Amino acid sequence: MIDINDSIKKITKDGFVDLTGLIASDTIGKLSKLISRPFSVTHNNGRRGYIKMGNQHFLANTLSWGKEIIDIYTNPKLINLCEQYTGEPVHLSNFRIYKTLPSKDFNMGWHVDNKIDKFNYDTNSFDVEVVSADKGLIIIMYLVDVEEGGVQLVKGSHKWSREHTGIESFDDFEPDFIDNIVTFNHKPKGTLIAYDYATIHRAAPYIHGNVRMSLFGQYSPSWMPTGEPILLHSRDLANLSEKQKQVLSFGHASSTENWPIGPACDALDDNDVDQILSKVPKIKLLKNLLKRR
Ligand SMILES: O=C(O)CCC(=O)C(=O)O
Ligand SMILES: [Fe+2]
Repeated sequence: MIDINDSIKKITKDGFVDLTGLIASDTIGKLSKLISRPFSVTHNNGRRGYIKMGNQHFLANTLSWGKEIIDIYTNPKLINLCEQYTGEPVHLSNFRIYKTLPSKDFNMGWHVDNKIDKFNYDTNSFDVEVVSADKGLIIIMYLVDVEEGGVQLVKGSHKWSREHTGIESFDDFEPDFIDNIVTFNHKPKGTLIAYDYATIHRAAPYIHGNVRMSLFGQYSPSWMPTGEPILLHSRDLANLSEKQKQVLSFGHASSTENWPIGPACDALDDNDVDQILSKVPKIKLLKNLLKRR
């Protein structure tokens, strides 16, 4: 049983709490089935699937694949915890279901997420503004057993990270906090961690082993911007509670784009490349190649 007061005490003290068990294992099993088809193809030219970025694959249209996904993100106990911790009504500002592949080339840096991301249509990238007063929770739930590459948190860092005004990346501070790192490796499917998103954290770098699959949700106080667009399936709209509508920002314009937006060339999977090579005449391919800058 998860006790809200006890969880708030733990987050206040350490910056995080283990909420494993909050989401039932058969719900996680159903979720895995719902997302296996879209995780089998890239999101490309009308074909709905996943978005590739670095060593990660992100489900596109995350909340559209089944009511179970909406119900996980709007779990009443979880929302109650977020609202009691922040002292404000909350909304889901960022969300993703993603795979993190072992890689020598890509690593996530130590960072905080008390910030506003805004997509800049001129530069085609996300502008970031760190907001010291922003206080909320992120959840990460493992959707597979995780041996390596798990989330790492710096215990107690939510108490001092905000003093470094405007700073998102904390890689340079690592020697100062190295003894306070808590790593969630060798943990079973269903492990669920909630943390104050001003706690310094990252995904542990890893170069071999199983692919990690996780569900991520960020809950922000109502005075922070709405965040990413939340695209839902009409199948799931009947019978949503008022609380669910609040968390899903019904009636509010989004304040940024869905993250991430990957390079277009990454949208081609091996079958797509084979199809191009077999269907498009070589002379045309060559002409297109030469037309490129
Ligand atoms: O995947 C993880 O372990 C951390 C993810 C994270 O920090 C983020 O997406 O902001
Ligand atoms: Fe993060």
